[in-house]
Amino acid sequence: MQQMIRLRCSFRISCIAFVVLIASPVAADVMTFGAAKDATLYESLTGSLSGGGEDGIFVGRTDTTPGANADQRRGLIKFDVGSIPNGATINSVSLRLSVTRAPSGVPPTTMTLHRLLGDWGEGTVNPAGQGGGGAPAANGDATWLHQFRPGDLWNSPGGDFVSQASASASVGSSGFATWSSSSQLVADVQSWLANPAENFGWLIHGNEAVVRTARKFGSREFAAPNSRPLLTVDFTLPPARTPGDVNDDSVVDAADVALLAASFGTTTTANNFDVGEFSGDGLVGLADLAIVQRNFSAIGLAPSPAAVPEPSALFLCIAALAVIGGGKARSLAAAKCCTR
Ligand SMILES: [Ca+2]
Ligand SMILES: [Ca+2]
Ligand SMILES: [Ca+2]
Repeated sequence: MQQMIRLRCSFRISCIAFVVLIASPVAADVMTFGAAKDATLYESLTGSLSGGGEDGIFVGRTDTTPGANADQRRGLIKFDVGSIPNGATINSVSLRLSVTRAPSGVPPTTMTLHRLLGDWGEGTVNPAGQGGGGAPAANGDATWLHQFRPGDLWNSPGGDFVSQASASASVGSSGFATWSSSSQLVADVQSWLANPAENFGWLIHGNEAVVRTARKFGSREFAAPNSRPLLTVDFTLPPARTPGDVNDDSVVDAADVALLAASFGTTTTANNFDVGEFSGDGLVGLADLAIVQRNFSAIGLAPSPAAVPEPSALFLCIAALAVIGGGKARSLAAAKCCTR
């Protein structure tokens, strides 16, 4: 008995003394996304034009007479970012579009991204020729007046969006236009991860005060993949949860042993770390305790292998700790299981 008590005390001291911080490496990653949908809002007082199925997104002001109420173009674009792992912290976001057509001899123009406040229909309308004027809209399409024609109207003609720009880019007459990362672009994507139902994408807004600022960008329907929209997201994953860390505080210590003891002998779903199931067999048992023990030793702070207690002694330790933690009944049940 004396020996048992000594052993129990010895390992209990170990449990308390070897409070170990498991410093999992932080993983950074980059993912790229093609557009999930994109379209153009063609200015039209009757909301009769669309072009979501064409190979371009038109943004800016054309060279028609200002005031004709037909010369403004705004782009709509959305990316599904739901494949970014849960819990990721977004570090940077950038959008690249390819300029596939521009008025000749015009200077670069500034275009801005604005987070959209309502959903919209892309549709499949594909105007003939090079586009730029839209074509008769079909039901379900977004238009200058509609989120989804014919019933769903924007609150404001030309789309509902956050007035403050999330990002800004100088757009030339050819090549790529890049909206570099900004704190607001990052915030937009981070918010979409948390609330996917509120991801309506961005509205691309040009300089509508000046004629001939319009550009045509390659849409997701563009033939050459390299000229389609591309969103690049850099993010950091949370540290991987260490097997043995029942309470998910990045420390494998006596608290985890006590929690494991509290559910010792119970069945649960495989790899339910929250109750101490690490071995994947759906049972909280000695295999899991061994994993806890291994993580103590993994960083070289545990006793030498010869001094590692046998499972029965280990259990005495966790049972004692569980009693301290209030898990007496469960621990007694586990004791039976353990000593069978
Ligand atoms: Ca499209
Ligand atoms: Ca822990
Ligand atoms: Ca197990």
